[in-house]
Amino acid sequence: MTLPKNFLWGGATAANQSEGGYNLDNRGLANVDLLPLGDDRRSVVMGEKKMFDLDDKHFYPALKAIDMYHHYKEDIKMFAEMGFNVYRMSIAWTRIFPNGDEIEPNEAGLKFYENVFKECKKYGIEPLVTISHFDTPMHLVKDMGSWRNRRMVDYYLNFCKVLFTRYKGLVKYWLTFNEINMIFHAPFMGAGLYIGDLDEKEKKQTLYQSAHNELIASAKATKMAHEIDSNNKIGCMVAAGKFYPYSCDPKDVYAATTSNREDYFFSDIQAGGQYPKYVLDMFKREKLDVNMHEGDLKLLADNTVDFVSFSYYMSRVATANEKVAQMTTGNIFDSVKNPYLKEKSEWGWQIDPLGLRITMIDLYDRYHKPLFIVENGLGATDKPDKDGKIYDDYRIKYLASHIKAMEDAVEYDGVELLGYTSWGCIDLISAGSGEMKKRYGFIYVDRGNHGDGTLKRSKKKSFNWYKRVIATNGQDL
Ligand code: BGP
Repeated sequence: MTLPKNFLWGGATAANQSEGGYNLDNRGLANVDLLPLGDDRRSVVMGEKKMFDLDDKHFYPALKAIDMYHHYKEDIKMFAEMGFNVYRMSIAWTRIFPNGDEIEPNEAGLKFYENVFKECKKYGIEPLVTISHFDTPMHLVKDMGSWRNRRMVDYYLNFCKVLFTRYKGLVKYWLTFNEINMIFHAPFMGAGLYIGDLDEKEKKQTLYQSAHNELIASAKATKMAHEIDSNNKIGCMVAAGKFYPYSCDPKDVYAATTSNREDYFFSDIQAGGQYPKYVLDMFKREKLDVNMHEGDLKLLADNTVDFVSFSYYMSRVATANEKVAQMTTGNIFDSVKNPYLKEKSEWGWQIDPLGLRITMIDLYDRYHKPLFIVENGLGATDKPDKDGKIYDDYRIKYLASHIKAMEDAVEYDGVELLGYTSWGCIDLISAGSGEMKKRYGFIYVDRGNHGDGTLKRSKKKSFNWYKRVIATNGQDL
């Protein structure tokens, strides 16, 4: 048997992409509610266009999503039928603290997640909870500019304290921030930062200051989680995908080396406990005024995470010679096209299962901490046949090849791995495009791009395939 008996198999969702019910039971508005469908989305996601209030001109997919707020029992039942023993989900911050700065939490929100966790436990499913999956209360965005302000650390910790205390005994796996490195690539979606009115130097300073504040919040949350319950296991979460050099020209190799290094900035601190010297040097050299408190570096060094979680959709390529390179799309950030990879998703993301194995080796050798693959999957337009069935063999092929690569990393490369949760185990709205037609699930949801549809859930072909994979602990792919 390649994988350990207690291997965690499951799927992943995020509150803003699945729950809907944006204004129910006192919930407040978050940055992720304000990402519109259509042409404006990318510039809002990037923090270049300011959209701080809902308007009638745009459609906002997160407001309704797939209404998991009312369907969670049915959905968790289907996850259990597939054999999940873990379910990764996130808590909408604004259900617990609608504005982010209240003293008392919102009981209706706390109760909702308590019910969700109890439903999971009923089936022996372990919740894996992302504390902030891109969401920041809009009130804090407007009031203090979100994560550029150090006061955010206190509000976040207040939120964490309520979660760790209330859900003690129900939840033990926590991720502090989803894809924390998205701060740099998608500032508004990732961290509620509007940077459209800043010059280049101010932008860089704001991004690093926000990163520092989130890193401090993450380390303090890790400390607090361990103090409240020594059974808690805390993970960092990064958007991963190794950068390959475009060629063996040392200049390309250097470009790939620095790209990987930059990509590991967050996990080097969260898992390695070390603020990279090249970053501290750069602050000085470029006279960036990144405010750190006395004791910050020690706090970061003393409170590293228990495991390293990451998303993997594709590898990436770096070159020093931009003229030779064709570009391709990827998860938020575009990349140089890899001429050796023949297949890609409908959205242009190049498919590279071996890249997952390579990324795993890299992360494991760097931190020597157990890994957890918490996102992986294929976004595709699923077309129901005349009987309404979806034969998603393309998805099965993608997942099978990645699971095989993951197993090889465990069996032959000595990588320690806690579990695997495929992204969007039930169809949900896409973070990048806001579209519903970009689907990842084993479960089809009758929901259109504009919030239309019956919301009926049905099994795709991949549903029974994944059930078999789990039942055989990954042997029958
Ligand atoms: C990651 C996010 C997810 C998810 C996924 C797929 O960056 O953590 O929230 O959506 O990417 O991306 P997309 O939805 O754009 O296809």
